Amino acid sequence: MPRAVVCLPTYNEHENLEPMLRALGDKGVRILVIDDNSPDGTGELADRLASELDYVDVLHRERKEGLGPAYLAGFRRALADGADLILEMDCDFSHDPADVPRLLAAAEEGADLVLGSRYVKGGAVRNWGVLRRFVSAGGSFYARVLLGTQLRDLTGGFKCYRRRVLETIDLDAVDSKGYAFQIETTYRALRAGFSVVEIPITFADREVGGSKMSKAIVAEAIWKVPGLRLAALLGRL
Ligand SMILES: Nc1nc2c(ncn2[C@@H]2O[C@H](COP(=O)(O)OP(=O)(O)OP(=O)(O)O)[C@@H](O)[C@H]2O)c(=O)[nH]1
Ligand SMILES: [Mg+2]
Repeated sequence: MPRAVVCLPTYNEHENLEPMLRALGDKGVRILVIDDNSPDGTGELADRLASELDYVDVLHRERKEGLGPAYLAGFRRALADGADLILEMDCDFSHDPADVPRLLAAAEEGADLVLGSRYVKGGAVRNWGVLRRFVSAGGSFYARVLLGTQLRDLTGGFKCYRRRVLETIDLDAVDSKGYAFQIETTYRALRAGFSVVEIPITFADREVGGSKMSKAIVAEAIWKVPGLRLAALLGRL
């Protein structure tokens, strides 16, 4: 089985971290917790759990800079450690640990990048209000039209990359911080000619802890998408 590493970014996920690490324990993956010095002590808890659970590693970062930089640091570490498959996943149970084997299987069957998708047949969102549904579905629609792709869920963060994808796309050039990071990495993979496959997932709103979603994150995605298309048209991407 190829070595798979789940990159798990955390910021104030003290209540979710231990159940999440345990739920992933039988999935045959290593887990890299990427904590940005969470004030609630998530980083210290991660260290304690890593000394108990041999499939867990921890990457501590000095400060919160958004999801994008945290993932990039995680990807670099996972590549350096020799991972064949690198996954992204939220630590708030919005992404179901039970879906991890399906993402891995799709990559093993040949997809270069697998997206857990809420907006394909069989996918769903649970417990989100009308506004959140609108922002999320609208964001994916906006990105799909502007970027000219057929993909339905471009903002989701439950993904599995084959190593060669992350080795090929220019990680140093990726500068998105929030949802735009998901759009940008997928678009760069498409532009580089990699196959991207969506598999249905049910996304559930978090039950504990607070969301880090902000207006700035939405605004970044709105301006970043046309910028990506323009860069592609100018042959810079
Ligand atoms: N290391 C790190 N992790 C982060 C940062 N921002 C969010 N996270 C983590 O990334 C995952 C997704 O963040 P959420 O707070 O759920 O944000 P979201 O999924 O965009 O928003 P909701 O859908 O409202 O929950 C969670 O595991 C967070 O703890 C960050 O700046 N640094
Ligand atoms: Mg979330």
